[in-house]
Amino acid sequence: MPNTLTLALSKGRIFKETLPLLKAAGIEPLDDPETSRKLILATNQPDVQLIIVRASDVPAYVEYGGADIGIAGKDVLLEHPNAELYEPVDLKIACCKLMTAGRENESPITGRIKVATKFVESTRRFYAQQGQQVDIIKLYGSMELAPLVGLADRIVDVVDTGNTLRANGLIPMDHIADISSRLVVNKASMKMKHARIQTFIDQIRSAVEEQNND
Ligand code: PRT
Ligand code: MG
Repeated sequence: MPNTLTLALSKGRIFKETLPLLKAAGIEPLDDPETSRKLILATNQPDVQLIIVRASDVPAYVEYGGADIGIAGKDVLLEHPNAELYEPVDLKIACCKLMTAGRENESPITGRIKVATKFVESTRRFYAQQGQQVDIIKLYGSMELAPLVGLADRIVDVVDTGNTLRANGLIPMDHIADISSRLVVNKASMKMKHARIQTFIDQIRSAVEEQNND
């Protein structure tokens, strides 16, 4: 839509940690996605709306123009290395690490390592850099289970406190990447709505700086 800004983000941790940044940019949603079933949230600014999508769907919404702007974890963006997107701001929120993990007491691995993950692209790239041949098994969640039932030798997942790994008898092994959420922008929107989007980017950028200064 020509005169509105549509911002795509996921509910949960990204929404919660984005709220203060939006507030600093003068944007406050009129509904709470945790309690509302609405997928389009109006805000106090008549020309700004939020759409609530799966975290892994944010790049598609923004690349293909379903949203002008999006907020997505770097882990998700790394899975779309060829996406036509601008990535102007590191929001420094929802921070974690992309890591390999395996069983604390594992028996020696024979043959090719089997790696279960939803991060197929990052996993392929990491093991290729290591010069290690692996079989990658794509999963959509609960990766921690895979080594426990013999589906895989390793997992690649994002780790924050490490509690989930520990609770399942797994230990973090290789550090693949530091992850934080990024602001992404549709390329056509950046041209067509340049002034509006540039103002938004500037406001968010100063909000991030302020948040990381204290
Ligand atoms: O639910 P859906 O499949 O749509 O996506 P999602 O589960 O990836 O969404 P969400 O909202 O859980 O995560 C959104 C983004 O937050 C991710 O893309 C990451 O960039 C970032 N983030 C930061 C995390 C975590 N920290 C995190 N700890 N995403 C997921 N986790 C999970 C992790 O997968 C594991 O199950 O939390 C567990 C580990 O946490 P610890 O503290 O036990 O180590
Ligand atoms: Mg989730």
